[in-house]
Amino acid sequence: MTLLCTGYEPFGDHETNPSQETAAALDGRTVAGHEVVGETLPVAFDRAGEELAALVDEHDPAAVVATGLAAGRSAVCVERVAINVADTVGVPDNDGADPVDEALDPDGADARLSTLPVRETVEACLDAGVPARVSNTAGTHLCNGILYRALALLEGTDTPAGFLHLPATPAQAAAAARDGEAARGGSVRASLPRELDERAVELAFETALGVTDD
Ligand code: PCA
Repeated sequence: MTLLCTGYEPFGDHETNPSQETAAALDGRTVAGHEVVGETLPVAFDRAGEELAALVDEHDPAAVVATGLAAGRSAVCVERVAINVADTVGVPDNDGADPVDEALDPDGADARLSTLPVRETVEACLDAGVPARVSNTAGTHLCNGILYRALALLEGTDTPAGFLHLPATPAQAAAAARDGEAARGGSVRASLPRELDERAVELAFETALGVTDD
């Protein structure tokens, strides 16, 4: 079987997206005895869910770990919940959609809980030296949206699905500081080397499937 890892293309004022690079790096790698399919989703409310559904249909994965960038966060965030809200909070998606207080699915559940073992995934990351924490909000942008849609899509199946928010990379933090973010004593944004993002996704899959490689 396969494992599906998705990342997102760059969006807003981010020229790169570590989630896209992480999914690409993992593509073809064997994790927990399965081959990872790493794919990039569009940062577009209308298209991302459709593309995810097509990928699940094509690859029939044993587990799904979606990832995205959360540029202000200081650790890998294993998201616990997705809410039925689409609100770009001033950062339109890449198709120009800019929903405010909309429902992702007017007929859908108010919230859906990740079917990854959230706490155990965080513990596995911490044991491996990857800074991580449980997060109780994935926001209301595309990342929350894809977690909500993945969980709806896989409801009633035994395929676990969840979402990891990834911090900025050191290169992104340096570029933001160079662009003036840290001027006048402000702080440089937190960052994490991308290799640790990859490790976190591997650990999420291994934990979900009850397989560890050590
Ligand atoms: N991060 C955004 C959308 C795409 C991405 O990588 C989010 O946190 O919703």
